[in-house]
Amino acid sequence: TMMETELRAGVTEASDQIVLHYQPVVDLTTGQVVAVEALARWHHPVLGEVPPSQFIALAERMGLIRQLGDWVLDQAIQDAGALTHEGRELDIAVNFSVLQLDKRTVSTVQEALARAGIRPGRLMIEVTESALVQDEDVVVRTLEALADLGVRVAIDDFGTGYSSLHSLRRYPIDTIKIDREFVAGIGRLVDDEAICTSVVHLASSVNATTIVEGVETVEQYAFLRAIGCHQGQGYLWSAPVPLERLPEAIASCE
Ligand code: G
Ligand code: G
Ligand code: NA
Repeated sequence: TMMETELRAGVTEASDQIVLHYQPVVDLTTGQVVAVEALARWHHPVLGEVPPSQFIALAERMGLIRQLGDWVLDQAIQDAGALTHEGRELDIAVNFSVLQLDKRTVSTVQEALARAGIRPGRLMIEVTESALVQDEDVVVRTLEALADLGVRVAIDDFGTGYSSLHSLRRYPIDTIKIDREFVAGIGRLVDDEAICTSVVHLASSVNATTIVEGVETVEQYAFLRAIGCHQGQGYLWSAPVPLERLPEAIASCE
């Protein structure tokens, strides 16, 4: 298809069509920005803005995800690694496809960190819960090796898959990201509030940090802070923005 041809060109040529946007992550207690999440964007001159749900899945099917993922990792580490806010370094969250987790991954990550002079503890790798369902030994071993390096591993979209509890036992999870579908109902749906509360308790009982996604209102923020959720991201603070606008976006969060 045209989209396949164009994606291959976008990934393999230095076309500038694929770029990273960054969304600030805020500590709910201090109100300070502590990290940024890198999110890939594809602007095509004819196809327009192709959503990442579409082009990441296509890159996976086409065998291009490794190349795309390596670029994302390197770029995010260079961009965000150089960022400081009021003298503080910010952590860097990068989404990984499960297809990027194999025996080459550890050296790829180590080299990317070394090139930019970034400590492993500043990097967080996010893997979606649904991808972890396959439960492959190579994925477990790779995440364990990354965790041994000091890289943090987050389980993304927590609660939307079918293996949440199993994944917590099986993988070296440092952080749980609560999916925005559960946040949307805060203040309206007691079930959503109960789910958020339960996930925060569950996370704390396995010593995991919780990050909540999709925070849009002050009411949601207040509720999540009160139940002990650690960090948040969402339109309340900032949408994902291009690197040039990130310092301004970070300043406006606090
Ligand atoms: O913010 P946005 O709606 O564009 O992101 C949609 C999804 O696309 C996110 O859930 C995220 O997991 C995924 N995504 C965004 N960028 C990347 C990336 O660089 N690599 C991978 N594997 N997934 C990404
Ligand atoms: O990786 P992940 O699945 O978390 O992707 C985050 C997605 O959520 C991105 O597409 C991003 O643009 C989007 N997003 C970020 N903040 C908000 C928000 O507050 N509300 C909504 N509806 N979407 C958000
Ligand atoms: Na993510």
